[in-house]
Amino acid sequence: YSNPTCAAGRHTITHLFEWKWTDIAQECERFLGPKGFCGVQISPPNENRVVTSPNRPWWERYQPVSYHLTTRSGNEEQFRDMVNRCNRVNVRIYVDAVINHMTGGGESGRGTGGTSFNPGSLQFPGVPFGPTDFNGGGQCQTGDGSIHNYGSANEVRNCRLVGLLDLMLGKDYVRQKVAGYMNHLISIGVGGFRVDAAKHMWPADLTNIFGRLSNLNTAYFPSGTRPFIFQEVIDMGGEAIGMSEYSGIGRVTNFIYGIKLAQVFRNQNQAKYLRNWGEQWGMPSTSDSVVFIDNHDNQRGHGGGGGVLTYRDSKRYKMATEFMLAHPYGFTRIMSSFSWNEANNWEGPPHNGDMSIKNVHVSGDGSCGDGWVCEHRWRQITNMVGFRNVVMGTSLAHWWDNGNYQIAFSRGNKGFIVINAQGSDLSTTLTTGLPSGTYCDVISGDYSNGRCTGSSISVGNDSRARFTISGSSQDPVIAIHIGAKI
Ligand code: QV4
Ligand code: CA
Repeated sequence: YSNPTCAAGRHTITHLFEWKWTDIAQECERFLGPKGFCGVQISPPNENRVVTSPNRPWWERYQPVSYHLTTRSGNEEQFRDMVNRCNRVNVRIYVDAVINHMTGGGESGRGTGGTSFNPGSLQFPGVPFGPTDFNGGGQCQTGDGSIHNYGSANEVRNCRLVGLLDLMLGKDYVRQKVAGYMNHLISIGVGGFRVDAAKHMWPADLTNIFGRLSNLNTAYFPSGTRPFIFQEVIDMGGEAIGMSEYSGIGRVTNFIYGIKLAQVFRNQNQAKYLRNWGEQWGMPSTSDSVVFIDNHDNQRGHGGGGGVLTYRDSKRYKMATEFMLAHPYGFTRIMSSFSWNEANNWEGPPHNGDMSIKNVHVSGDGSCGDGWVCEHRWRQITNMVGFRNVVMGTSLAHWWDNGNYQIAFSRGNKGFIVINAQGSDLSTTLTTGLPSGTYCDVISGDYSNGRCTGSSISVGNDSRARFTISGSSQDPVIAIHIGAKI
């Protein structure tokens, strides 16, 4: 399940957090397809609890009520249209699968699709799940049924994550319902799943459930293709459960990655040490890893939060993202956020007066408005997604550093990046590994049809080139590749 199932030549996904299906379909056609993105991680598509206190927080989507495909992002018809239109332009849809639990708390109510539920009596008629489908006192020994001690593997997996009713995934009926939900999505044409709260499920239960999944829809994928699965396991070390228990099943989310890179680009750890970035920093194998600078939780202090770079610190964020996309390690994901008031980390997406999610408005210059940040559209980031596609398969070579915060490296003979994280000027001649010629710096500008709107770099017959990056630049990076030769 570790193969991302991207269309040929595409290697990065973006998480369009809380976007509506109609907007994602358009974004695939007008932007993600043409710019070479592999796919989109979408917010959970299944019916969730309507939380009104606070008013419609983003996290209500992690409180399932049923597996009907009706949420604030859209209904099943819109979901199907999105999957079809995105696949038609070679962009895959990856579903955030919330399968560890259903909503908790005492009060009964109705979900985003109108389905009733009653957590007090453990009744979810929309699936249906009933009292015998959840872990209880027999499986979880904490007094209130919730997780308190992350040092106990049994507690983390059999008790309730923040009070959310914990599904008994060892039971055949529950496995069948969960696999049924995932197979419904596969039949529609999704490419795979981000598995929410994987750490809270037994590896053997996940193996069993994934074993029940169908091959991907042959309308879009070669026959016999298994779904791509990446499991959310927050492992910073020091807990009972680690990534290695899951990396044999599918990929795992690598949370160390963004924390360590934030330290480098905040000038707390010299960039020269990135020379051996990857497994040697205590991270899982590259082929088991999904990497990112921030995610929807840790950008706002949830799930392993704190210390990561986000769009708010845009200069450093771009630099870290550029490094990530240039470096061979891991399968890359770009966070695409909505802005929120930092004091209210529960705030949901931009919405209209009736609390429906706002359309994503794109201006003439390609930037988003109305509270949608669209990091994936930032020129430096988009162009490095293209860089990664061009250099894929080559290894890191021609490493250079100044012994401090200025670094450079090539990807084989296909691409070269120079990063000045030092705050003082860089001016030096480096061996790029690239064939001679004039290249477009895809950080300072865009390349199209032989023309470059940014600065250009000439590489001599000896493969050397002169690089100058001011210490006070807002974009202290130069990146060139053979797909952008002038
Ligand atoms: C409250 C009390 C509890 C009480 C409970 C029930 O705090 O003590 O037991 O009521 O009465 C929200 C609220 C939380 C509330 C809970 C249940 O924030 O206060 O509990 O709902 O009503 C997201 C948010 C959570 C949110 C949850 C459900 O981050 O705050 O909880 O959605 O709406 C660990 C895990 C990791 C997890 C991470 C956040 O190992 O797996 O925490 N990350 C994933 C998702 C994340 C999501 C969940 C898991 C849950 O990425 O977004 O949590 O599906 O590190
Ligand atoms: Ca569990």
